[in-house]
Amino acid sequence: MKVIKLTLLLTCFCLRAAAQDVAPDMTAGTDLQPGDQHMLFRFPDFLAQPDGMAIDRAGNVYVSNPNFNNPEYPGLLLKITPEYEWSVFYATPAHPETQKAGPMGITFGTDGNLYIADNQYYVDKDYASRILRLNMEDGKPTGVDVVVTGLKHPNGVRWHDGALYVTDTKWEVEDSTNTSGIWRFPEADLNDSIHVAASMDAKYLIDTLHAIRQPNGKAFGTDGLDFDSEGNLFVGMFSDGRVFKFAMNADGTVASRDIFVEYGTIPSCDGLFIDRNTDNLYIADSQANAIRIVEPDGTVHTLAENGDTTGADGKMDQPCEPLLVGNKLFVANFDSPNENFVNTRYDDIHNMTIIQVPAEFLGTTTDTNDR
Ligand SMILES: [Ca+2]
Ligand SMILES: [Ca+2]
Ligand SMILES: [Ca+2]
Repeated sequence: MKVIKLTLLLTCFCLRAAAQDVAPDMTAGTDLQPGDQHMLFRFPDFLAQPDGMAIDRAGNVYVSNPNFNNPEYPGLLLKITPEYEWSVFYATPAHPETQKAGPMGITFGTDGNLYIADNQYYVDKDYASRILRLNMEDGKPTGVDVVVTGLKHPNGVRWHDGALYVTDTKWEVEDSTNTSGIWRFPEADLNDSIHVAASMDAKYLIDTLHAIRQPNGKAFGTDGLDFDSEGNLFVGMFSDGRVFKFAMNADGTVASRDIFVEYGTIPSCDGLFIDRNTDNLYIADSQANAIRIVEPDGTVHTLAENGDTTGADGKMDQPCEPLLVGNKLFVANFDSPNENFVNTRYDDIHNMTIIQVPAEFLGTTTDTNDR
C-alpha cells in the first residue's frame, strides 16, 4: 500500500513539475560576468532544500533535496539536463521505521549507479542512517538497494578507485560530542549489505576527526570531500572550516594526514568540489554565504560572498554544495541556519545560484568532471 502511495505521490510531483513552465532562467550558452551571481533556479515548495549534486557522463546534473525544512514532502532527487531544464527524477524511499528519507550527498559509482547518503540524523540519532544505491539503466532508475546501515550523519559521498567514501559529520559514540569520521566501503563489500558497528574503530572507518567546538557550542565535523587528480583526498570540517589533505595507500588505508586549510582561515566548510583540470578546490562556506577557491598551494580566494538574503535575488542563501559544470559553478543553497550564520532564517524562497568562474581559475581544458 505504501509503495502505491509513494508512486501516486511521485506521479503527482512529476505532473506538477511538468505542468509548470520549465523554461530555464538561462541556458548553458548564456554569457555571464565572471564572479557575478545569478539565479539558476527558483524551486517550488516541494524542493525546499537543494543539497548534494552529482553529474553523469552525459552531462546531466542530479540534485538531492532532503526537505528537512518541509517535512510534509518526501526526500526527492531532481535532474537538470545540459540545457538547464529540471524535473523531479526520483522519490527516495522512506526509512521503514522513521517513514522519512533524507537524501544528502550523492555520487555516481563506476558501475553507473547513484549512491545516496540517506541522512536520518534529524529524525533519529540512533544510527538509523543509510547508504542507498539507486540502480540505473540507460539513465533511468530501476530500483534501490540499501547497501550500508548503522551510520549516524552521512553527508558527503565520493567514489574513488573502487570504493565509496562517506563523511559522517556526527560519528559520535558514548559521551564524545564533537567527533566525526570518514568511511571507505570497497565496491565488492557493498554487494552484501554492510552494517557498521557503533564504535570509534569500526571496520571501514579510515579516520576520525574532532571538530573544534565553536563559541555557540556547535561542533560539526567531516562534511565535503573530494579527490584531486593525483588521488589525494581532501575533507572539510563543517563548523570549524579546516580542510585536511590525506595521501592514500594503494589498499585504501591512510598514508598521511596534513592540515591544508588552517583553523581561522574560513568560517566553515560544507560541500567541497575539486576541478581535476586545475586541482583547485571549490568550497561552500555555509556560515558566511560565500564560495572560496583554494589553489593547490593553499592560496585562498573568495569567488563570491553576500549578505543575508532569501535567495529571491538569485544570490546565495547558505550555500551547501558547489559543482563545476563546464566553466560555470552551480551552487545549491540549503537555507537552514545555525544561530551564528549570515543566513538568519529559513524562508519560502528555494534557489540555486550560478556563477561564471573567472578564466584565471580555469584550466586550458574543461574536461568533464563527472563524479
Ligand atoms: Ca554537506
Ligand atoms: Ca531561501
Ligand atoms: Ca534564508
